[in-house]
Amino acid sequence: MTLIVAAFLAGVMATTALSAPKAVTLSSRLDNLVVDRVRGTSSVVAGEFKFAAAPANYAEASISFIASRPDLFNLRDAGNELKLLRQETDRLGETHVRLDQVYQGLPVWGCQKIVHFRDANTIYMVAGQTIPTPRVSTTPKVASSAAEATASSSVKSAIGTEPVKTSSELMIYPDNGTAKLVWQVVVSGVQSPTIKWRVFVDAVTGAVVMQYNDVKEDGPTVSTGIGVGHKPYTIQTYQFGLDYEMLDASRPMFVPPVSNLQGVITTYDNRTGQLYLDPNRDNVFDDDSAMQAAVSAQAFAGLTYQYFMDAFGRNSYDNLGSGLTMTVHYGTNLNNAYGGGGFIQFGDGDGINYLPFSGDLDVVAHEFTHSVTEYTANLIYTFASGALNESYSDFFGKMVDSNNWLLGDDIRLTTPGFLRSMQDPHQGPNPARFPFGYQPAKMSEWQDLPYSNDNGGVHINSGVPNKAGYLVANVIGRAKAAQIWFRTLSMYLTPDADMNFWSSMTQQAAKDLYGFPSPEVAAVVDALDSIGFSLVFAVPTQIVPLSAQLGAATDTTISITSYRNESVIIESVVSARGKLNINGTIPQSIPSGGTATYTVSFNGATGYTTCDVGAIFDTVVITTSSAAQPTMLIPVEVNLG
Ligand SMILES: [Ca+2]
Ligand SMILES: [Ca+2]
Ligand SMILES: [Ca+2]
Ligand SMILES: [Zn+2]
Repeated sequence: MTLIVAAFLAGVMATTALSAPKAVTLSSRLDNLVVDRVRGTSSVVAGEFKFAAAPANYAEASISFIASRPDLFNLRDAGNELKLLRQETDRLGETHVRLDQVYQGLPVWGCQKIVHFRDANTIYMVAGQTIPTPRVSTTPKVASSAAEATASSSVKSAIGTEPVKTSSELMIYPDNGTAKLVWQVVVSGVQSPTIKWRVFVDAVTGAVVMQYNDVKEDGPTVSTGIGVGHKPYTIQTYQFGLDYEMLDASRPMFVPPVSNLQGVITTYDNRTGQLYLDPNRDNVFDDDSAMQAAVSAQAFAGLTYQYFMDAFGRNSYDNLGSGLTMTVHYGTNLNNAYGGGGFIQFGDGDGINYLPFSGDLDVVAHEFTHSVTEYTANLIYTFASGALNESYSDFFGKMVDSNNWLLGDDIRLTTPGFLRSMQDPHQGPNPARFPFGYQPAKMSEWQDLPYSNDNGGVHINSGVPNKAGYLVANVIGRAKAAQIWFRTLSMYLTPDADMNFWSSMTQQAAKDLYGFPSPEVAAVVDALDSIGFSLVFAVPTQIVPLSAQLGAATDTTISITSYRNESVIIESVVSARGKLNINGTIPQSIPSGGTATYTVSFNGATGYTTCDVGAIFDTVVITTSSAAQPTMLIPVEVNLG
């Protein structure tokens, strides 16, 4: 409720004993006075209050002006009851000094005065809702722990779930004009921007004075910002009331309401544990240099999500639309990033060798891919399977950040300017690590390392499959290579996959997608051959079915197509169990790209007995003249009637 000056003078001044105003201004003209009758003091004092000279310190000038007029502002000791929060000068050259009301060092909840300077010499308004100097003891009778318990159960009964974090602060609460000593307890969920209740517990009686959820839902919006390396980005954010927060609810995975945090990409500040928000609320995330790590993370995670969606129709790392939670400023000057389980923590880098790790798209995509792997092959993070795990992260890192084959090239400051090279794994920060270079690039360079060394060399031996990925993409392009790699990872590999299994499954995925023979499979076989899986034929992992009745064989054929630019002599084709008849030319020379065909039939007379009725697996063993691939096994399924 507000009244004009006449009522104010009659209603408030008449009941308040005041000392005579000190004149800190040279001249004054009062144009408007609005009184907050509930609080018993002015909320607006407007006019013209001129100083003899421009104040050296606007905050001090503001406070001394207010102190000089207790008749207007009802503060007995303004110098100790007002504290500078912020001073800003706008484009008109006007300066605005925002002061928090305090009492004996305690905040007075929600009470501020803003002193507005038209020019350096002139205050044109003092506005803001404060209360007269409180007349309360600042010694609580209720312990903070008791207040927190009260607040927690109060919020729990309001929202139905158990909140997890509380913090409390002693303050003055203006309860309908009556100053009360309270504990303000903030009750929140774990890193949840949508549960942030403020509960005011009377510090004398222990009663809840007031509580509310301090979250305002507005909607997804688009912000701009400056990322690592001072590069500008557009980022997807969310507007909560006046706040712009690093919460991307724009992706197909998002499921409203936003309060459920389902299918959102968020970036938190490890130093505060809070969601990153724009401190000055202008929707431009350029407020300080520490913010750059968050801007890059938010921008790059969005691009990575979109890559997996566009390339594979995969809805987030788990294909269930689960959100991604990122934290920047992790650790202290940490030269690392950690990913998995839908979380990514980015170190800031030491500023000497590395920029903040979120500053490179391939690093962000690498960490995101660790979560993809977790929800697909779930490759165990040790030894060969761990090296494959690392390699898939590198591979998709360079699918998303596709301008070269270097990992970490946008954050590594010192020589060689990157972390790893898929094109040439021998290159790297320490090229003398092994006689051949930084990372192995083929199976003959594979390092059998103990777990104590990089989980068994997961960041070391990853160079071998990395090289294969590069070689394949170099022939058939990144897009097709990515389809093969993703199919292998998501459909075929199992947690303890080793390199041989990976080699077979990669060929299988290529055959599934592009047929055989095909340039795509040839590229895969070539690449596998060049890293040390010496192959003449693409390994036929399909089972050749052979239907048979006891004593009445039904023939089937096996076709063997030679890959590789040389002719190969097939020296023998035999049944591993000796129970299949094989007819065809032996030995037989087949040229590159040529095919040899053998007829396989069931031999009841010398083979299976009635005890074997059912599906039986046998193997046809093919022996060749090639030293690269001397034998090849083709599984045969014998269906006995
Ligand atoms: Ca801003
Ligand atoms: Ca790049
Ligand atoms: Ca990069
Ligand atoms: Zn990794």
